Amino acid sequence: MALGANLGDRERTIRNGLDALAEEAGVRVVAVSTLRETDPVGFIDQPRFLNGAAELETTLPPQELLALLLAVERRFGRDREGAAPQGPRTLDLDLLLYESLEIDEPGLRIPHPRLHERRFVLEPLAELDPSLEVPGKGEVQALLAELH
Ligand code: PH2
Ligand code: MG
Ligand code: MG
Repeated sequence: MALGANLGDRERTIRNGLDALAEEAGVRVVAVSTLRETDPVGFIDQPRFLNGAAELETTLPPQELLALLLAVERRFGRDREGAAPQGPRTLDLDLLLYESLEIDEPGLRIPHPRLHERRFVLEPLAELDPSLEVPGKGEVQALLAELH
């Protein structure tokens, strides 16, 4: 899972969001990367982000896990109504990978479609596991090397 925030107390919101997830039945937070400041990518006229990644262990299927991540985002002030899709947010929890599954459904694409081109995602993922395999794309460390 990718972690992001660029509004409010970013670190506090990310940590509280992770705690909220860990309290859910069927979800365990296994590892959390360091959080790092990153320049906004895409829509660049917005505050800097704090980004990281976390590994979860879960009994929830991907669709239910996604619904939970969206609910936690909302609980921590994420407002999607009328907000720019790439714009500022208090909390962004993106489902990146789920075992070696490839899913392409409305609202749920795994692996995350932009994961392989985003340094702010690949770097924290590589910190958790450089040899992590992104289905259809390759190992995280190789994807990161391709960006250099
Ligand atoms: N998220 C975006 C758009 N741009 N830039 C950075 N640095 N970090 C993000 O998490 C991010 C972004 C939309 O999800
Ligand atoms: Mg998101
Ligand atoms: Mg995102």
